[in-house]
Order: sequence, then C-alpha cells, then structure tokens
Amino acid sequence: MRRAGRRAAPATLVLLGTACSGSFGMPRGATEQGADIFRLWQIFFIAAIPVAGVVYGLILWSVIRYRRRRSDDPDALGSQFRGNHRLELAYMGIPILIVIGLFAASAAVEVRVDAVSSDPDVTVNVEAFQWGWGFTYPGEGVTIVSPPSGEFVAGPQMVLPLGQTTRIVLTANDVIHAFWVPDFLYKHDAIPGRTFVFDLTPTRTGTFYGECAEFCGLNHAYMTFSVRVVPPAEFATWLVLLRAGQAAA
Ligand SMILES: [Cu+2]
Repeated sequence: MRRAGRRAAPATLVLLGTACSGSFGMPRGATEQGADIFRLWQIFFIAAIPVAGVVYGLILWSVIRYRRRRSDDPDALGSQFRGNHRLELAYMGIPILIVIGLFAASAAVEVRVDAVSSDPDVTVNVEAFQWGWGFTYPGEGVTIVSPPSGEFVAGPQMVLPLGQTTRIVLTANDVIHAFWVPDFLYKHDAIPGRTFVFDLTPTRTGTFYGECAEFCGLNHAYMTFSVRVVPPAEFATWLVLLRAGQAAA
C-alpha cells in the first residue's frame, strides 16, 4: 500500500502540474486550427474534473461511511428506497446537459477547423501513394516526392510559411492513406478517387514530424514526412532556390 502511494505521488504531481498549466499534458497545436482543437480538449478536461470529483468522492464516502463493522448483522441490508424523482432527474438531467454542451462545443470547433479560405496564401497538392508522399506547389513549378521508402530513409519535407494560410489538396492514387501531423492535432484520410481540401495556418516555426495514419501495406510504417515552418521571407527564398535547382536538374 505504501509503495503504491510512493509511486502514485509523482504521477499525481505531474497531473496537477499539467492541469495547472492548462495543457493537461496535451500538445497545444502548432497551427491556428490545432490550437482550436486544443482549446476544445481543455473544455473536455475541465468538464471531466467535477464529474470525476463527484464519482470518486461518492465511492470513497460510501466505502468509508457504510463499511461493515464488527457489530453489524452480516445479513442486514442498508436502508432501501425507490422513486426519488428529484434524484433521478438530477442524475439523468445533468449528464444530458453536459453531453449537449460538449456536443455543441465540438460542432462549433469542427465547423471552424474544416472551414477553408477562399483566398489561401499557398496551395500544396499532397498525393499519398504506396509508400510515400508527393508535395506539389501548383503555380510555383515545384514538386517534392518521397525517396524509395525504407527503415532509415527520411521522408520528404514540405515547407510552409509561418502565419499564412496554406490550402492542402489531399489525394491518394492507390489505396487509402491518411495525412497526420501529430503537432498540428490534425489527421485526414486520403481516399483514391476523392479530393479533400483543408487549411493549415502554422503558428510556430520548427520541423514537425508527419506520417501515414492508415495501414496501407507492407511499408506503411516507413511512410513518413516532415513539415518545416519558416518565416514567409525564408519560404520565398526556399521556393526560388528549389525551383532553380529543379530547373537545372
Ligand atoms: Cu499509407
């Protein structure tokens, strides 16, 4: 018992720490859309705290208050009652209200995250295939394609400008894949014969790991890529240099 307590203490401290920082251990999302999803999760966590408090509190209270004592008749039942309308209304009504609230918050965030700009700053056509990715910047004459996939092969890199809206046009040319960048808190299936469009607006510079998130065959595990977010001026330079390099090749 004491050993379990010693092990639980650091975990409780970590939990308290992440709760106080407001992140609850969640990544905060490196895009505007991801930050929106992060805030939705904050609402879920905050709603869960009083629910957990009531549930664990009642369990603890009944375990202690109604424990069997030596003097108790072993066949005795506790006081039985039925038909408490106020209690029934409370334990049905409160959860229903919580679910309606969480549903409304989720639907509002989904509408915002799925909304696409009519005038994006950058467009990238992303094509998923067995087993890799093709990133084309239409109008820029630039295409980046996966090297042959393998265990120690780094996937291709997409570069995006910080703070600008990028439209991703996602397709698959063989089987179902999924575009997933964990730090963006966003994942989307790529289905042959269908085109999916979504926007990403990066809010942090850096290199973010991405991978296929739908089992698509033998080399699925090696179907990785990365997204490098740079300031807009650096993005423009990158495009010019890459275009020059690809024209010369
Ligand atoms: Cu795949």
